[in-house]
Amino acid sequence: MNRQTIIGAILSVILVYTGCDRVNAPAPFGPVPSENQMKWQEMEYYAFLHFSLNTYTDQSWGYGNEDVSLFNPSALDCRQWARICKEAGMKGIIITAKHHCGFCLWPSEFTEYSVKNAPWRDGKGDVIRELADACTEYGLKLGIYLSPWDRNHADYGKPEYITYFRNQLTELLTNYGPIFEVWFDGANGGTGYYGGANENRKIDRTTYYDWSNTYKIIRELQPDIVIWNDGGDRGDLRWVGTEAGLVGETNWSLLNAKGEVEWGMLHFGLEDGDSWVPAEVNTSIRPEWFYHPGEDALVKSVPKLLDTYYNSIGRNASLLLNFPIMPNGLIHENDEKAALGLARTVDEVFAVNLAEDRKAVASNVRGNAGKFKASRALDNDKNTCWATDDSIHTASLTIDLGKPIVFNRFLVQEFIPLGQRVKAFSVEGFADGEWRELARATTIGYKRILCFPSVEASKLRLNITDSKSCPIISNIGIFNAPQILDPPLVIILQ
Ligand code: FUL
Repeated sequence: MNRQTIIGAILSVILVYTGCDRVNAPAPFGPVPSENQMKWQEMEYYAFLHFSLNTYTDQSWGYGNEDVSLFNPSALDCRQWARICKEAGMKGIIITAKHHCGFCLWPSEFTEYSVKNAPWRDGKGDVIRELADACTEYGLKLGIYLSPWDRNHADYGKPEYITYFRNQLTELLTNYGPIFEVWFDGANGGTGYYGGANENRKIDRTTYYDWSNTYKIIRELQPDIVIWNDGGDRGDLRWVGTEAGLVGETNWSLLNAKGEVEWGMLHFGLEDGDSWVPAEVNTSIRPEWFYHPGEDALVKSVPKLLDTYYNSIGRNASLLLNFPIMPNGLIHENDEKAALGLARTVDEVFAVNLAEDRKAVASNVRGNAGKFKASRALDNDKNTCWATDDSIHTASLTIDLGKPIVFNRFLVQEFIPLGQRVKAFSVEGFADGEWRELARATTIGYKRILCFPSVEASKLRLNITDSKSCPIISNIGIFNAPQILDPPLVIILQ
């Protein structure tokens, strides 16, 4: 043997022993997210803004005949909106460029029913332009809500309207820089002004909009966009079947590309769905979407919002939280206080990850490879994972906290670029020589957060009790939410 052969032999013994780079990552299992869906998922939290002529008429849905001259906000300041969203920890803003009443917040060249005929800024204003600029300044992404239903337009219900709708989309997706999400509401057809016809117009939501061709235009103009659609063809994201601020405890990021969608599929996803269609929880910080002065005292409390946070972001969904804009063009101070209160609270809860860089062992490590060992889930790097051998569908990972520590929150993330796998898991704490179950849940997905009463334990064990394929866990966190956010109860495990 020459020297190189001997060194090579030694290295391969080391590699086999540590299992290093020779062990491949698991193959993807089932549908996986697109790059755009992945980027969107990582945003987690962003704002909805509802602002239109309804803001001036105290309505939820405009009929389409409201006078454009009503639109005259005295203090409109998109920088205030962006500042609040940024301070609230949000990553983007989706605005109602056009709600069902048809009024456009930008000076569309295809209709007279827009800001260009309003007294605001002498008809020279463009809310979308000002918001796009404010988003750039504050490092936020911009999204567009464009209502497919238009109660103002004379052609609504006829083929000509589809051309109009696409022209508007083209304006919005061409003139305002990158758009991260486009939102197509499911409310479609009914009574309206329709250019003076004042009638009831019904459309077939499955065929009228010819979504597949509209999607082609969208993706060509904005290749990085995600499409939310509750009106017909499946988009990239799904509604969760409620506006109350929660998704199912079981939440698969899967649906079938074709076929009827029942409520349960929206709320829980579809375990065996053939497409990746993750959940977005949309809810308002007040009871309604548009501003109504009567709701100033009904802004959701911080505990209520925190609940929403756990029931959306903590359940493998994103959170789209709405601020109604006031007639003067600003977000109300009560809404600001509540949103910033939530941000402060979330920061406090997740300030210190008690699991970070702790010692961890797993019941199985893929190929005994260092690159898939248990501690890869605790290294604060979303691209490294604990993974098991292909044949393993139940496994556990034990974290040694070094000494008894009080905690009450558990966070876990799957490496979803290779699919969503885990069907059931539990969390146990160890104290005084005994393991006790702290919580039990079903799916994990991109992110799962479990809340339980405070416990004092020296070890924590994650048990994957059922998985579609070998589990791949990219991140684990253990946190101790301040007592004020939890009943002041410490269970000493003994
Ligand atoms: C609903 C709409 O009809 C509401 O007005 C609001 O825009 C909400 C986000 O979606 O379906």
